[in-house]
Amino acid sequence: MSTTNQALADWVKQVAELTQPDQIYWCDGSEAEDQKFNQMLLDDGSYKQLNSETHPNCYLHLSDSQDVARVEHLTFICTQKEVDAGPNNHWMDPAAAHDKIDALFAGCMKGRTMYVIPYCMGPIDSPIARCGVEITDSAYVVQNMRLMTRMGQAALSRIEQEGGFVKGLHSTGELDPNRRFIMHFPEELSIKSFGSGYGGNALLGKKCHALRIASYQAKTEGWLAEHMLILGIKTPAGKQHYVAAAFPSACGKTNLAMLIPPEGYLKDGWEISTVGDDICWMRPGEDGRLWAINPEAGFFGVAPGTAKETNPNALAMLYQDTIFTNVAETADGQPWWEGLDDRTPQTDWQGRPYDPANGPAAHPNSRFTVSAKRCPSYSAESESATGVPIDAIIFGGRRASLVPLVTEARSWDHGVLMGATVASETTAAATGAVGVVRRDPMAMKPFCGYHFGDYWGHWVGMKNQANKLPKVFTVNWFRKDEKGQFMWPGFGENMRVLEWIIGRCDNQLGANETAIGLLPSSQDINTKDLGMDLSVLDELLKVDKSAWKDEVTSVEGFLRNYGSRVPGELFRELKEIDDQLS
Ligand code: SAT
Ligand code: MN
Repeated sequence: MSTTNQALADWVKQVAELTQPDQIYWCDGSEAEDQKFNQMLLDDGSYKQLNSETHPNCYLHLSDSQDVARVEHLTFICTQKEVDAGPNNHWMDPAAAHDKIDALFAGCMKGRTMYVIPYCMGPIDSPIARCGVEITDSAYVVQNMRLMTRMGQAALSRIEQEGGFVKGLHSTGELDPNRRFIMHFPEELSIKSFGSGYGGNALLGKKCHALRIASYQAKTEGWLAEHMLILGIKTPAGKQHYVAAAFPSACGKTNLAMLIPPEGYLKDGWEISTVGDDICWMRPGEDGRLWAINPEAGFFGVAPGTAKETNPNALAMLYQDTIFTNVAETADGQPWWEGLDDRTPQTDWQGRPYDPANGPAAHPNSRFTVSAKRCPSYSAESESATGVPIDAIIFGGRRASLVPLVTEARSWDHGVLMGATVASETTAAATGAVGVVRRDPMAMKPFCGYHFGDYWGHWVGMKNQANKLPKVFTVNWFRKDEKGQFMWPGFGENMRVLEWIIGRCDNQLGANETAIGLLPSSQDINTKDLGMDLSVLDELLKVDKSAWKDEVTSVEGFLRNYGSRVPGELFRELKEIDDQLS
């Protein structure tokens, strides 16, 4: 295979001169190719075949024990001007960055095959979709990209028609954490990643392209590339809604994306469908609404905690055609992780005989990679070229106190402020102080490819590009009482909050104006069969004015950290809250 796109042909040649592979292989995305690669990975020991009766076509990959997660301290945004990367990113001068990483790439593919993966983020025929090409020396990366993107011949044809594409160069190198860099060149629409085989560092279509590079592209082109799930909600009357929601890690994003409503809702005819669980690209349509696609074609999810009780839809998709990375294995060759069930595994994520003294059997960041089409709640609309119209944007955080169960923004600008300042409290699960508030704007702290001040300015400016923008909400499923018990049941019961949100979008449900935004009263929330004391719900919907005064002070300090690029609208909205609290 070769290409009629001269820029692509030249780049592949240039990379081959630098990295000196034995062979160059162009991925076509065919079924036959898939089988060939699986066999190759089995033969070289990168894959272990799992029990083919219980888990047909499922494979276990155990990574290097030092290469199990994203590495934010080794991730750089390389813009010409340092200030453009913002205080939210590590910056390196582009020329210096190229020199540094090219020295690592020099000759690194000797004796290996260089794979060229043309891919499309989003449905091949969607105008919202964007293409890229990843060059890698890892067949494991090829197989993950096959599940996570639309890759191969179809993507190459689109690149040949369109011309432009994002360039991603990757090598696993020697997996030496001291020779590892993930570098982004937004102004060149290119990525260079060396020394890691882990998803977020190596599957360049995902966080590197679809968030860091795309967020920059989106700013220049007038759209939004966000770290959001997309969920479809159909009412019993048959009205279809879509919401996009941003949550920092460990807030149940994949669970919400695949939510199963309480029994009563199902009986009444509510339907939930999953469009995406991680990334959302939104563009103003001619009707003034935001139209969204999930640029991904698969799920790269955390395995531990996935179970029949927490996320039956996710579990159901993992019995076939799945790559498992760093999970444990049972004696009969089935994948296993903490929280799955009460069996005891035979070997752990490092392939050792399981011994609880060594810690968890599955690595806490162990993953499954699976085609989205295997998810029982996957929406057919996910393949739509136009995308789906978004009715509501939801920002979530993990706050044990202060932040109500749900709040609606008064306006778009107020919604941007909510997103920009959404926070989580550190939990005992991580080392360091407990209960410290960490802000993670739009859940994009590790993923925004440019200065946060400019990013918020771009968000505020969307109101000039689309006149039917979604309503914006904040949610907090994680309030605790004095005894440290969660006050809200979460999981499927979150449907009750979604119902209120949808009702607000349709102007059918009530809200009270408060200093911090619009809140339901407990009567506005459907509590049928909830079995919860209404006084607890009242508590979850209260605004503690003096505590919010402190929050305003904290938010102001946070915004000031980003200097003069922060749009004035955010300070104006904050002052409005402050005035109303007084
Ligand atoms: O780090 S990954 O991008 O591989 C997974 C995630 O954080 O969503
Ligand atoms: Mn994510």
